[in-house]
Amino acid sequence: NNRVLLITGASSGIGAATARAASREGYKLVLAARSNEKLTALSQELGPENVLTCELDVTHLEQQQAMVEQALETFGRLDAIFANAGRGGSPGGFSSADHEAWREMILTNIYGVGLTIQACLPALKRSKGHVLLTGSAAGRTTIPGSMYSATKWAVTGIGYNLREELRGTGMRVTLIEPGMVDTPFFDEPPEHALEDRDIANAVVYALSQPAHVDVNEILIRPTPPLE
Ligand code: NJP
Repeated sequence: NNRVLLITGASSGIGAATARAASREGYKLVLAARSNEKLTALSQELGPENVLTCELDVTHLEQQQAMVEQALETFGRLDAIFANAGRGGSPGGFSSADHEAWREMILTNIYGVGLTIQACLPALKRSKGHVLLTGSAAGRTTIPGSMYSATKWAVTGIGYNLREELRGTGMRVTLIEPGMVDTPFFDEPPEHALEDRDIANAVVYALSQPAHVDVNEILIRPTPPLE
């Protein structure tokens, strides 16, 4: 496996677990997030010769374009991306949530995902590549007053509409839709949650399918607790 996978939000949680799982499968990795320190530590753990780290904020297109340029200089190709960077909002429903927290979340979860796709598409078209997105179980259901859920509905929409745009190109789009996962996303560890590696396994499964298999969506929820 000489393929190159780019992951945003790779500094912790689902993104970091996916980097570990893909590294075991022999992928070369481009790892992006704002925390350079965490990315460097992960690169040391995985073997820096097969990892390019990029300190960036996904809400800035030029930073993402620079990342792709660097990736092509380093590895010569890009085969798959996992647009995974995302954040929660603030407590409170539509009448009381902090609107600045909303702005940051909407920019990261929707605009940032769009920018990652836009920056990577030229390289992915050349490789007939694979786009994977972190949506959410919350992007298929309703949660009272949750703008976070609304941003993940938008990611679901991005996945569906991108697939149509790419129809006939040989490229594939996979929506990864986790339920609750125990990651630094939460201040307190949630009860009855999945582990980050459970989601990483789903990403590796989708990536490992032959070219004629387009895994559209994977919805993964924790098993309900015993009564
Ligand atoms: O959380 P966490 P998860 N620019 O906080 C990065 C979704 N999800 O792994 O920039 C660039 O450990 C941040 O890095 P840093 C969730 O919505 C989760 O759980 O260094 N990167 C970190 O690497 C999100 O889309 C659950 O702070 C930015 C990563 O994003 C994805 O899973 C359930 C950034 C966040 O990692 C990964 O979240 C679900 C920016 N502007 C969906 N802002 C769950 N945990 O239960 C953040 O359905 N990052």
